[in-house]
Amino acid sequence: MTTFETIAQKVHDGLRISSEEALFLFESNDLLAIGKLAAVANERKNGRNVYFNVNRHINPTNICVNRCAFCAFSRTTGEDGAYILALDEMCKRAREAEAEGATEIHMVGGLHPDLAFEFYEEVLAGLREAAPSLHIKAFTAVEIEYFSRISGLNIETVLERLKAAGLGSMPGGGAEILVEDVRQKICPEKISGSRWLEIIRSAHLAGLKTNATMLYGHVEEPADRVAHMEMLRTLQDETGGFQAFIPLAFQPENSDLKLDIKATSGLDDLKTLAISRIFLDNFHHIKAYWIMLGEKIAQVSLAFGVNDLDGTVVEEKIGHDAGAVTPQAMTKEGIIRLIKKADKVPVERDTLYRPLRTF
Ligand code: V47
Ligand code: SF4
Repeated sequence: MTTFETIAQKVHDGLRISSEEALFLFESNDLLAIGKLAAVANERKNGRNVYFNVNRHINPTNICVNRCAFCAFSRTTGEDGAYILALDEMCKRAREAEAEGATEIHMVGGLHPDLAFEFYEEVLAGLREAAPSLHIKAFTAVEIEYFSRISGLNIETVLERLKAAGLGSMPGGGAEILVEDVRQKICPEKISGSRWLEIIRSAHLAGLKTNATMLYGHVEEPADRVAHMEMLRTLQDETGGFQAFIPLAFQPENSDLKLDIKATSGLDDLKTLAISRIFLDNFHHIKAYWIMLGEKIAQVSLAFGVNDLDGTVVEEKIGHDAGAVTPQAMTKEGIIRLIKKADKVPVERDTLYRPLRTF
């Protein structure tokens, strides 16, 4: 029989917990006990270190053929607010970021109906030339699959060409909830969960590290969250290519998910982060994305198993179009202060988690 004590014993012994046990934790409201277990699991991997990086977001276009129900960022061509950034503008932002001490460009965008695959190669090459020291982490598995469709090239060739043009790694977006019937409700046009996993597997095999996200707090049940994490854990056993797991709290404003969905509670946010730390024993990093969580919950999460804070960001659009009330950027000093006040050690890292400086 599953009890909290049997789960706690496993965590203390460094053993893997089962999906049933993760579900048991989701059904418990003993947040402090779950948080304490997550802290044990985290300290074993990361000690008191909390990683952050200095990055800049670029979203080349918000025009997207998918129009997922939860997404307030996307537009249709010609609609109010639809845009495509010119390459010059993107390069200007990259140069500014480099001059301000950034080490990473985080770039994701909509699936544009008319841009050719070569456009994205040019963007990568342009950014690399404009700001050669920046690592380019770009394109979700959903974008990679779209590039393959519009170019007629297979996934492996798309990945090789993007790497050759300057792609350094991939973010974890587009995963949402990998369970199919949830996807049918929130993003029916998007590639299936199994296709998302296949593309990520190909990226890992091509030597690209990726992250994995989970969009929670909409129509999914706790069992869907556990099933999502189980699929990620299985793939990670096979490839080892995931760096961080990032739960994304659903921001309900301005989207077409026309249900009476309220923003997630702080309790759910902390529980989800903590359970992910306990369950995903083969992921080194659990990242709190303060843009969606708010700075205070992100700070408190450092006592609940989280060891990574994203990031300085600058000009975040996806969460803010959906009503996020956080600022659109945080200074490096602000992040360092936030981590120190949580009695942890701030470590600035590069995209591949190499420590650059400890504060
Ligand atoms: O896939 C869209 C999510 C993702 C909403 O890998 C929303 O380091 C909440 O993946 N409320 C894109 N979330 C962002 C992303 C990401 C962010 C930060 C770091 C990393 C990383 C990746 O944003 C999408 C979708 O899951 N999203 N709309 C919304 N209303
Ligand atoms: Fe397009 Fe991505 Fe928004 Fe879905 S989440 S509509 S794929 S930009």
